Amino acid sequence: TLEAWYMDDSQTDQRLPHKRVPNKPCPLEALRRLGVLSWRLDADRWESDPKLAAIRKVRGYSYTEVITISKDKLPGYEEKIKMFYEEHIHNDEEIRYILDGTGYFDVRDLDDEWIRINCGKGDMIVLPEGIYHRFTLDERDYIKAMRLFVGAPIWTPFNRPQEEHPSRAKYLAAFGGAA
Ligand code: KMT
Ligand code: NI
Repeated sequence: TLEAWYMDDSQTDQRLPHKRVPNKPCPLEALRRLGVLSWRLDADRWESDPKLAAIRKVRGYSYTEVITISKDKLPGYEEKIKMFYEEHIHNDEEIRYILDGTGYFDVRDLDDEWIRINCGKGDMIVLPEGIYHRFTLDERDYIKAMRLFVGAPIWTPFNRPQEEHPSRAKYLAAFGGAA
């Protein structure tokens, strides 16, 4: 299953774990309260996995594609790596299923602290519409992921600040925790 922790505030290499000393773990339950969903699936059977099929059906994930992020495999690698790590939101969920390799999804909590989520083969993760987040490879420099979407995919990132963006308002209404 996923491991998550609150990040330190050092500005060194984004590919390092950036755990605090001592480590401050973030339980899955806390991620769930922020609207982040996750499953553990069998990535060796993704083409015929009834669990994946059920998630796709229930949540309407009609579209899939596979992206490989590595220096050799991804055209425009350097530029995309930079773009993925800019803090941003989307108009829709960000749904990723890791088929191979590893990487970090970072999400902001309600106190604006970064939580780093360590994803590896078999992890499926959904970031809710409007949550501030970013992505980086780790030191292994390789991930292969299925990107899913409801309908025709739009991957457009809206970089922070987006306080007036309807998706941000929607996120805060759903998960902002105001009494
Ligand atoms: C994104 O939108 O951040 C990406 O597709 C890269 C992460 S996929 C492992
Ligand atoms: Ni994103």
